[in-house]
Amino acid sequence: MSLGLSRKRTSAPRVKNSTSNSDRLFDEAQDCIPGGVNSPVRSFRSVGGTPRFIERGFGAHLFDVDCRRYIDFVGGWGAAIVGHANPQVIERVKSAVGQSLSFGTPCPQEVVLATEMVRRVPSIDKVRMVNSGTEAVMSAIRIARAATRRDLIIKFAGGYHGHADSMLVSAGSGAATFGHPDSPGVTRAAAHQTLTATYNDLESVAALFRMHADDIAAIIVEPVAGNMGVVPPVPGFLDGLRTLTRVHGALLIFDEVMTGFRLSAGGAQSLFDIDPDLTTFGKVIGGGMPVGAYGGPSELMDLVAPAGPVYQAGTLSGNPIAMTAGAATLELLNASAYRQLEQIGAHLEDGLVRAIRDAGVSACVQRVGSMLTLYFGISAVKDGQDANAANSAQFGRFFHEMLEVGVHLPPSHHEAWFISLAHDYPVVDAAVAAVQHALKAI
Ligand code: KE4
Repeated sequence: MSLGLSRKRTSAPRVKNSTSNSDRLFDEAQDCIPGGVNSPVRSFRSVGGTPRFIERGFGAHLFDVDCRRYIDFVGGWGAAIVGHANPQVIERVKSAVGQSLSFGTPCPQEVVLATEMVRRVPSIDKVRMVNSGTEAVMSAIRIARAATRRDLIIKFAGGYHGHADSMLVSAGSGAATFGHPDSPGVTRAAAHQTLTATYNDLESVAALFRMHADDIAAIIVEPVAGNMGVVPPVPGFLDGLRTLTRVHGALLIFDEVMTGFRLSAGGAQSLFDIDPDLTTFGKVIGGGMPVGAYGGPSELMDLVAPAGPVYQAGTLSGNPIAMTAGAATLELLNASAYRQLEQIGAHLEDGLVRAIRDAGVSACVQRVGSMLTLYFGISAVKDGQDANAANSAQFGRFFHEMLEVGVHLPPSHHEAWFISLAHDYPVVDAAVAAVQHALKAI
């Protein structure tokens, strides 16, 4: 049966008269990788232009294949919290790779990282390593459904939890109706098991429980949203979710893939003093290597095979090199490191607010710790609808002005800018000067 797929090579518009190595590589990449990238947001489609192919990072900087240097706020999407090529992390990884790359057996490094994660996060007794945040979220949802014997999951519009079918769902027509697939290939059946509420709006969640109380297995939430840009929880929102789930016998899953061990030594849950039932992790715990994890109390985690009947597995889960990088990264994230991240984050925020004010531009900055977003055309963002109302076209122009003067922002308005321990005051002041220039030019 023909799927009507064209056999001829099709790809995005060719880069004509390519003048840079990034142009050439992007042109070649589009012949053998969908869209020329291995993850969509990197393609610059939301801001236009050619993605820069990066070949080296050091500290707060990236270096592309045309020897251009950038102050980096992509930060490996949060993983590079101690700076690129941190000497202590690299040293530990170098000695680990000499012992081989993967055994497919238990290894001591898994125990080191798991022990440190459990020590830091009071709500988890046990943690299972996987290879991405998506896997962590898929597995946490499976546990929640097994533990409650219920099927429905609540997520929030604008929340992103990886690309598992059940998470690629947008709100149904009415607030309390079932979800619609957000991507071809996601079945209606999968989407129907995911309900969508409004972030920072407890009533939208209560309404779903009134409609579906006995069928809701869990709520999954980013305790600080980072995938609609940075949106902090309003006072009482997270507490309210904790109460609603307890009252209705559902579980509360904190997706801390982005916030875990970034916002404090125990992540966002420690910052806001809330104990979720399950937590997902990623990014920081791999220090740039592919690692995800999920954790919770023994009564839930002992449901996971081989301790219990909930199946989950992975060839490279607990990979010794990735575990080494993650453990070495966490070792550097001590109390003074978090104080430093907060101080530098505040300094950058102050600089951005001043630059916006001096330029007379309609924009706002939202920050929690070492992650922030500058939104154009709006004065505050509290949920996905607000985030969608921001002026992304203006952000696209701003993005390229910044890129041209050597600052690489995340290539989307709805992402967080990440600060690392390598972002010192001179680096931040240089970035603010670039913002002042860019705001004049857009
Ligand atoms: P991964 O499967 O990409 O490791 O993690 C998925 C995920 C889950 N939960 C949260 C809160 C996340 O932020 C993510 C992934 N974050 C995006 C950046 N916003 C990854 C970048 C990308 O998709 O290329």
